[in-house]
Amino acid sequence: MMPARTQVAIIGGGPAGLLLSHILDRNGIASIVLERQSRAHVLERIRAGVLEAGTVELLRDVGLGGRMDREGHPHDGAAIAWEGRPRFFIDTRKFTGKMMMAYGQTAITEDLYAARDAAGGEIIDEAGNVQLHELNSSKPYVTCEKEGATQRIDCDYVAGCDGFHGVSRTAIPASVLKTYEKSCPFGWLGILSETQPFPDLCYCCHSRGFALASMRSPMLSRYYLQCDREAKPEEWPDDRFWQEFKARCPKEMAERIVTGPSIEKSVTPLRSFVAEPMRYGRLFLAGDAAHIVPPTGAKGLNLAASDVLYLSRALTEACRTGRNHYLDCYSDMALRRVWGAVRVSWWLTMLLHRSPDETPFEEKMRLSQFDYLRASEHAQASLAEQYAGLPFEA
Ligand code: RFL
Ligand code: PHB
Repeated sequence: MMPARTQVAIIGGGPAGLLLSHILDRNGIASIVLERQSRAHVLERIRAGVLEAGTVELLRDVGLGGRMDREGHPHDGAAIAWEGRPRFFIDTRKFTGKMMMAYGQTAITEDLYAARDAAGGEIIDEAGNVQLHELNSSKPYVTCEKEGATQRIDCDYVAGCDGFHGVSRTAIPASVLKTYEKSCPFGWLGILSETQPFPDLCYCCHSRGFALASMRSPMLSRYYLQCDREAKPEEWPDDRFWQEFKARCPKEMAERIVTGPSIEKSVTPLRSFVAEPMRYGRLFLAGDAAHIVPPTGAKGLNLAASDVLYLSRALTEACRTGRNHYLDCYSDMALRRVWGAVRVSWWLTMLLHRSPDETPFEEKMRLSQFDYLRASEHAQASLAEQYAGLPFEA
């Protein structure tokens, strides 16, 4: 088979890889995306739902705002319902002037595939055994197996957008890569149901455990429950899920939850993970390939988008002018934002969840932290600013 050639080989066709390919194309830079799964599989995954104002603006700027603005649900922040306390609102509009948007990752991925198809973008799906080669030379290349044949793609740069379980990060020698990891002793059980959502995004903190009410569209709701890390969706028939959900939210909220059969149910372990640096020679990592945050802060997809913004700018500069200023800054710049998101996600996770081994002292600390948040406009402004997302670096 003839080797193909492109400017940027992108490993992974999730939101990070597809968005990078889309932005590069708009900037006149060629890329090929290699995705291990089928397109149907990628589109079936139910994940993120909340976009920061900066992500919303980025998607609009690159021509992907049409359906999001028609179908997404803009909102001014999120509520925290703490057992035995009045409901509290993280008001992003009041403190930052910024709105958030509920718009599912599945819909974004559909929009991205449609845009890549319309532009004639090349996506090799069901690409097996992807391997990265000669990353420290000026002539890197990648190989994969497709329909029984080995394909080689020569390129100028490789973007590792293949998620937490991908191969790109493992192509960086252990002597170069430093990783940081902290797991939580619990997970989230999530369901989708074709019911009218609770009107506000609401984080519920309860002695039985955490619960979250979110939405995808006027007739599609997303709910989560804190569960054991090893919990299996089969252990949670819908009746048990709804009963437990209602037990963890305030009575007047429980009465307004519209229940119905779930159409998807899955368990996610909660962890923080960061790999540094996000660059090795001509390989650049972006999104979950380099970092994972617990979903409590709704930051994962937003970080994938900010990495892609920084990386697309860097690759565009390098391909157009030969200058490497932004490529050389990429890892440090991306990691500053990543660590900020890791910190606020960890903080919110620790605030809102009850660990199985929590001591009475730790419980009092959480309670006091919440009371301070409710009483202090300074604390509220700080959380609202971080929840809405800090500005991108120039
Ligand atoms: P993805 O989405 O994992 O995509 C990576 C792609 O790479 C492919 N791949 C390979 N391809 C070729 N060769 C290989 N060897 C490969 N190995 C893997 C995979 O098949 C896949 O298609 O990573 P990406 O693009 O970096 O996107 C990251 C986001 O998906 C993730 O951060 C968010 O979903 C996290 N997240 C949330 N983020 C938010 O910003 N707001 C939220 O509200 C939010 N909620 C969530 C979430 C994640 C959750 N789960 C399930 C982890 C809620 C949940 C429950
Ligand atoms: C979601 O809608 O899936 C969602 C919302 C807020 C979060 C996490 C996930 O913090």
